[in-house]
Amino acid sequence: MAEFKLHCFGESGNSYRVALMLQLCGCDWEPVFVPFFKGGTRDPDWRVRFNEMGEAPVLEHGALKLTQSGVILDYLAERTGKFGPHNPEERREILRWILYDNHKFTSYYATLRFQVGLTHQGDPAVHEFLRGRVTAAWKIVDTHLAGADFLVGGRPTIADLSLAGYVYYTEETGLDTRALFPNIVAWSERIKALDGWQAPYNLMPRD
Ligand SMILES: N[C@@H](CCC(=O)N[C@@H](CS)C(=O)NCC(=O)O)C(=O)O
Repeated sequence: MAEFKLHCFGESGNSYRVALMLQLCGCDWEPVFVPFFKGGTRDPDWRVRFNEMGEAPVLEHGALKLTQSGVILDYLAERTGKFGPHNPEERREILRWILYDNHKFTSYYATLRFQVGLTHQGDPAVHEFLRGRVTAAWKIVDTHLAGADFLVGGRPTIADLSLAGYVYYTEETGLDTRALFPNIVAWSERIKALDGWQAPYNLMPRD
């Protein structure tokens, strides 16, 4: 049995950032498929056993169960000594970007992709609203990356892995992110060049 078990599914960028961290760190890990599109995370029993918040990913490490990808990345950085902060200022900077990611950079994009690219549902006016929110949030990251190879400290950290959660998926969203955000594209290529990088659907099983 692998040392780490990651409850996840292929379409989940929130899970991918943790899978990528495990992979880049050379951890002994295995994915445990969560049947999200069949209501897996809404199952009351699953919530009691794995995550009261009803979300993937969940990382199992021995008796420990961790949820929230930012917390999991922080735990793995501490355990492995990789992709973490070198000092208190960097720790705060990493936390700042992870919070921005969870609140804006990922959350609007993931919602837009879910409705337009995966489930083909929702109100076109809502999609347009989400495109506006994605564009504003991604522009801020693109501007930051115009002057930096990585988000914090000039080297890849868990802040980069967090924001990289959704940048390799290609499902339709009605936004040409490759054309709009060239610095994000260049940064995503730098992450892709890291030893051990793998695409989301190669790391995690999908429906
Ligand atoms: N902030 C959370 C977000 C996790 C999340 O939203 N996961 C999605 C799958 S990609 C989920 O399980 N959503 C269930 C729901 O919203 O009901 C994290 O970073 O772990």
